[in-house]
Amino acid sequence: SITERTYIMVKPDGVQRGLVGEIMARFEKRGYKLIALKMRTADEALLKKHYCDLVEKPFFPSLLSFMTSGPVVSMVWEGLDAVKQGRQMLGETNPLASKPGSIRGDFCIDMGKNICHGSDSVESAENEIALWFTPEEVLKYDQTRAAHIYE
Ligand code: DAT
Ligand code: MG
Repeated sequence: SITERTYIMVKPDGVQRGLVGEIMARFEKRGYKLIALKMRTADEALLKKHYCDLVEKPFFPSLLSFMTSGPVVSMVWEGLDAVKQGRQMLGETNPLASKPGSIRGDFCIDMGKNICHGSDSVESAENEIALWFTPEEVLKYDQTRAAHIYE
């Protein structure tokens, strides 16, 4: 549905490397609608919830220290198949497997510095949106260009 939503985040390395605009521009140009945007330095409690399925992994402590090392940019993008398309636009978890043309395939090399996050299912997208934003921060408005993006 064209109201599907996904949670996309520029990680601290992406912010430091000046890739926020580049990443946002790709979603904008593709036709997705930006409905929430915020910058902050996340704390451990928030990240443990965000990465709750990974807390037992051996790499979790380094993931946690990396993700709390500086500000991240959180966004919600809405549009047709936003979750799956968003993952394709990001590329694979491992940049080595990410095709050129994807964000990770174009801008990074190492799995531990893969510059962006995208929800992996509609269910996790809804959970992540609720975790990173209050309901009031997620906006409702008409995308006037929608008639030129959707049949
Ligand atoms: P993704 O970010 O593609 O959804 P994920 O949810 O499985 O991947 O993992 C979250 C992040 O944790 C990932 O972006 C980078 C890091 N990570 C995942 N697997 C890893 C591994 N085997 N070694 C080191 N870091 C890893
Ligand atoms: Mg994930």
